[in-house]
Amino acid sequence: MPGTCVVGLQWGDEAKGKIVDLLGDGFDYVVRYNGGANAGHTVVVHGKTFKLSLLPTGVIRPNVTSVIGNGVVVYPPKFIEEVGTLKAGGIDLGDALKLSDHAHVIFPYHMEEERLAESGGEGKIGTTGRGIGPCYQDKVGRRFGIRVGELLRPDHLREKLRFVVPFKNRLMKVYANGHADQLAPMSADAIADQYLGYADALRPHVTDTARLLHEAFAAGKHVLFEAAQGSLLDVDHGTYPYVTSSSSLPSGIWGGTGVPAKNIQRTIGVVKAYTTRVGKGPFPTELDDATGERIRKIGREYGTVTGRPRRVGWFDALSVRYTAALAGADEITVMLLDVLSGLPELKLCTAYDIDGERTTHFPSDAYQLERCTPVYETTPGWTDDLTAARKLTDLPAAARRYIDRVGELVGLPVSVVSVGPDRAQTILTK
Ligand code: 2SA
Ligand code: MG
Repeated sequence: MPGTCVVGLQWGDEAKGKIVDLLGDGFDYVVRYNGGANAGHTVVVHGKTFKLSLLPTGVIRPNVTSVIGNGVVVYPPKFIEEVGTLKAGGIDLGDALKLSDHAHVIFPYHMEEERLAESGGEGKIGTTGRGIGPCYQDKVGRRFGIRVGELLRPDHLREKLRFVVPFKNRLMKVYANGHADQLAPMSADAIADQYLGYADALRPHVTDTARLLHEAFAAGKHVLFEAAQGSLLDVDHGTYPYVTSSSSLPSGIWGGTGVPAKNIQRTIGVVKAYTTRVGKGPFPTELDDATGERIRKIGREYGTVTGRPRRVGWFDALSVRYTAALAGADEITVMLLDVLSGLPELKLCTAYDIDGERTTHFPSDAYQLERCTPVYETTPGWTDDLTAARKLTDLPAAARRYIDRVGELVGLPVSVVSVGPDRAQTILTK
């Protein structure tokens, strides 16, 4: 299996990191292709906990080369901080971390732009505030985007910032619209000085990662692609405009790394046994009640990056069938099943009612989705604690039925069931 992708099929935080961890040492490369420091993953190595948001989760594996592809947007202080934290924890990445020279760079004005845009009520998306959207805007807009490779050319960088920053200062004024919370104008030279300092730390890692990966595949190496965010946050196929600004589906791999789709032989779709979402946007199966609160508490459903309480709801088979098809998932892994223990009954969403009609197709258009009412199938719950289960037969019959039904509704085999955060708390179904 030279090329494998691990992708979340909901709105993110499906515990993809645990699946990457379970895949073990079978990979030579782990690659991120989208997003930036808006992803949040917690990894535990030898009892030490590391919280990463920009580096791939697989970075902690020995003998693995980690790659940040061109599709990622990079905030250099975060890159330097995470490399430093790992080093302090005994993991020296050195030459094993590669950063694409084509990846775009996040600057302070991106964050400020986002802060101002998100502070008004209208048009608010509920973003993570990491400058992701404005950086991708500049990338696609072409005039103001600055890539990692440009950080390494001091005169060019300074000149470019002298062109970009005055424009951004004018833009901030428009966004702030006379409000007092507007910052003092930014200085191009100050930003250039600051970023040239970062450039020295980045330089040893910067390379043509597309070529690196082409050579890896040619040499028969095993490459793992880690999607960030979830498929329903994909800029094209997600619940637009309540999405992130990148292609989080595996379709982002080709553009975000330069590795053609034919190299991906296995796609593992990760889902929670229920659904969560952070930020704004329609969420038909959302639970605004004590059951939702209970799942949030037991599942510790709070944003890893921002600490925001995640919105919680029942498993939505329509949306997962939709994203599984788009992702080309070969199998699904069902995470956090243990969190559902103790609920008298569970619901699975099998259809929506919209404008008096029933549909089993997911309308990803946010305006249609807002009008959808979920149609549920109710299944009995279980009271047993599942965290010690290690095989399917250790599960109570109701939990087994639930998993079977999830697989059936999605139309894919369930290869893994997770019953706790530890590596051992895992059921391999085959
Ligand atoms: P952005 O910042 O522009 O990407 O935000 C746009 C939308 O994408 C959502 N988003 C996320 N959803 C779930 N998890 C994410 N990562 C963090 C985590 C989030 C956190 O692991 O918990 O800590 O809050 C993530 N990143 C982006 C975001 O909520 C917006 O709806
Ligand atoms: Mg997360």
